[in-house]
Amino acid sequence: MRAGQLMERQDGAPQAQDAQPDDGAFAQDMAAMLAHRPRGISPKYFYDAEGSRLFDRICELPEYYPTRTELGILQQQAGEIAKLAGPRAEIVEFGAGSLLKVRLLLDAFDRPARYLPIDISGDHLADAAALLRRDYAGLDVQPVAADYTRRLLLPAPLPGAGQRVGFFPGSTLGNFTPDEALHFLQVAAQVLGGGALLLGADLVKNPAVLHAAYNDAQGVTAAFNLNLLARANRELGTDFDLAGFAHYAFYNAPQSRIEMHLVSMRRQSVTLAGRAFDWAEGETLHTENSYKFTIDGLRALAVRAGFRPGPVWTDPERLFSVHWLHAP
Ligand code: AVJ
Repeated sequence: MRAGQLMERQDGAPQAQDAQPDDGAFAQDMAAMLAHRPRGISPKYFYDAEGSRLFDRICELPEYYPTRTELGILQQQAGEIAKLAGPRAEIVEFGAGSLLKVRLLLDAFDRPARYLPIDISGDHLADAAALLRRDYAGLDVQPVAADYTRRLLLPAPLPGAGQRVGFFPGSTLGNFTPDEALHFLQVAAQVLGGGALLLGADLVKNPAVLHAAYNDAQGVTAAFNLNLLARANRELGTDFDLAGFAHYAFYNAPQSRIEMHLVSMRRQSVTLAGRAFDWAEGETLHTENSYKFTIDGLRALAVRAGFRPGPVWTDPERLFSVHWLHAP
């Protein structure tokens, strides 16, 4: 879809860049995962309705500090962030995640002109858009249904709008490999030209704290990880036995990342579209990387992508960081 087409739609329905950005991709990527060794798949497939519910529960866990820490930083710094954004800003959110976070910005900003959430799930977008339209009368809400890791076309700025402020909270950047993170930031720098990116990044810290955050006592993270197999059973007709796989998450310190895996507890076989795929005892499916950053490392990466780093905020324990990055 061309940018011109995007701009013609004003009814507020999520505007798909592809008819169904994610259609068939899960099936294809599952098939590819099963055929390759070692096995791995993108963490973006965690987030069906059940996975999104489980992730919301993760964010409430006592061990999972990132969400509440980032919210605290945003709350604390909302005034300064609003000053940097200036009047009539357009907020472009990469992944329409927690409305709570963007509401913080919308409440603090000076007459924000437009909110452009970009997400692969059109349903999720439409719900979020309806809620925000109800609560912010003067706000133009224009959801864009797209996979922002693939390509990105945005509507032209509104006449009279201020800066374009990208918003990428939650340390979702940590799901990318370093190369992918650089590429994402390059694309963001391009679409935010003249504006800025407000970026949340989880920080390296005592590995025991990291380990606990991904191995919670209630087993919600385990359920979130295993839901990937449950989702495949629901949507693709696979026959994964969830009891045959164990959640395994650990901090890989040399690579500064949490790795999540599903480990096959025995020799077993799984069927997809009439084909059987064998699992050895102990074989793993790598489901997620969650990179942790240093403040200097993140700023250096941003510079390589073409940003000029501005202020950075953190919490007293230096668990999490929020960065203001000027797009050239
Ligand atoms: C949404 C990618 C930031 O990596 O901490 C939480 C996802 N995985 N617990 C993270 C997640 C397991 C989360 N991100």
